[in-house]
Amino acid sequence: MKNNKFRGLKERLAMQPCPIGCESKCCKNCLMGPCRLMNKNDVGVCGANADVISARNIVRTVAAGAAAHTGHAEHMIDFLKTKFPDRYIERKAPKYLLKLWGQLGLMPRIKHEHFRDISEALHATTMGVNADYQDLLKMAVKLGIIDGYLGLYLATELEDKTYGKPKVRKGILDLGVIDEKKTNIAVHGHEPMLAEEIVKEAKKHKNVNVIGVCCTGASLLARHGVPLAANVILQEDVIATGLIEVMAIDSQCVMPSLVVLSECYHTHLITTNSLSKISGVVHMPVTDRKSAQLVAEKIIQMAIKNRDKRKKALNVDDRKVNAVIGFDERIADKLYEQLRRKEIKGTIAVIGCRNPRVTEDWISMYKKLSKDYAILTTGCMAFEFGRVGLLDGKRFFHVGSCVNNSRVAEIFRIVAKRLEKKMGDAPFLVSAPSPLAEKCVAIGFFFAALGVDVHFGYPMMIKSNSDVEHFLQNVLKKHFHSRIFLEENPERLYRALRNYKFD
Ligand code: XCC
Ligand code: SF4
Repeated sequence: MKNNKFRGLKERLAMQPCPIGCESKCCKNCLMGPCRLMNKNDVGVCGANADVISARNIVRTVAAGAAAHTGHAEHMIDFLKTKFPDRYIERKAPKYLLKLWGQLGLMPRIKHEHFRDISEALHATTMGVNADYQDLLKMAVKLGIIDGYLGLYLATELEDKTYGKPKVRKGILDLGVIDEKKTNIAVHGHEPMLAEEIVKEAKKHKNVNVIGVCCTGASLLARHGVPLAANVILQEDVIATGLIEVMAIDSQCVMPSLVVLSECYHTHLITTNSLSKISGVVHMPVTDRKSAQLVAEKIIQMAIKNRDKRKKALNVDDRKVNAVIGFDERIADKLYEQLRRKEIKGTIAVIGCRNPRVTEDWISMYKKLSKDYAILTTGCMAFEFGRVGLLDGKRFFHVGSCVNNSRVAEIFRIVAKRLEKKMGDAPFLVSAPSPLAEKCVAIGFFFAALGVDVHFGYPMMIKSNSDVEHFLQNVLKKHFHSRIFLEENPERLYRALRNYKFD
């Protein structure tokens, strides 16, 4: 590599995560800190104890996740020049949940004021404001509801209306979808407005190959069968193939490392979302359908021209896997029938990120569990199943990007209704074995608010914080019939799930 400044993800991982931060015993919410609680009964300079610090960290994480997902929906609204929908949560959520959330004071402010709930969460967690960990965790549940309806549901619905519903079909994934014989354009991020236009425009050019990365990629795969090259941990590898003429970035999960890396190759990086600029990267603003189309054309021309500048390239031809993709809430009836006939014990949604810190083999564990359970999957985890050939459309169902987790929630809602149960009493589990982004934690709190048990496989803020852990397991259970729990060992989760009692 010419540019020896670049250190790859694997090398950078040698920097160990801070053990105090891992247990959420670090606070930097004011400038008397950062305070690190090393011993039992330690408190911060202001006197905040471990539970308060941990709960505040959770609230801030969920608020950030909810801000990202609702921001995504909001950008779609701006882009389409449409109005924010009225009484959205009331129209989408089951009545019994609206009643429960109302009783518990968890009903988010509707209309644009939900942004106030997010900013209030940041306010409440600044130094010297809220120091009641139970109240803070309730706030996290409320933010989860906002994340789910005004983020996941709304973004998915607007995208479906604009770009169409997914279709069950064959798709291909992994790095081998990058075609040496063609001009390759990678689209990376989460908000597919430009990517959709690039896919459309590219059809006019015989030799242009559009490939997806991360959730923009997952949504294009689900809707149009566009090949998906990589999830979050393979984004650098996409450029390192030496075969990418342009990588167009929209927003979220884009590693700043791509800038230095792309300098080692001929790849042009382009940012397109005004919130997601990166210094040293050309910015082409996409604000509506017209600008999306113009930028798409420009990018395609740029890529075609740039192809002559390819230098060294890797042969990735053998890294290509077929998958069945494009599922949505329309499979709920089938899953209900399978449950009724006792062909499956339940449905597990394996969702979220792929954190390179997690080295356990979760995929094999879910493969074993798929004898008893139908597995729905989204986001970067879906790619992991795909890569090893498990996305067969029989036991494993690819349901799209992370905002498309609203499809998982819809499937759960419909199946529970047909079982004449509440979601909290139906055999569902959401599992995020490898969370990386704050968004993933927000999604977990959303499902917990729906009554679905949520498993995380990586030390997030619930580790070793007994009162916070107790709340997430028992207080949630009392009100919602759900719990949020940590299990880092796949074998132990397997044993627990084999005889799992869903209630
Ligand atoms: Fe990002 Fe969505 Fe997580 Fe992957 S799964 S690391 S959020 S790309 Ni959404
Ligand atoms: Fe430390 Fe309290 Fe400031 Fe947090 S808010 S950094 S615990 S003094």
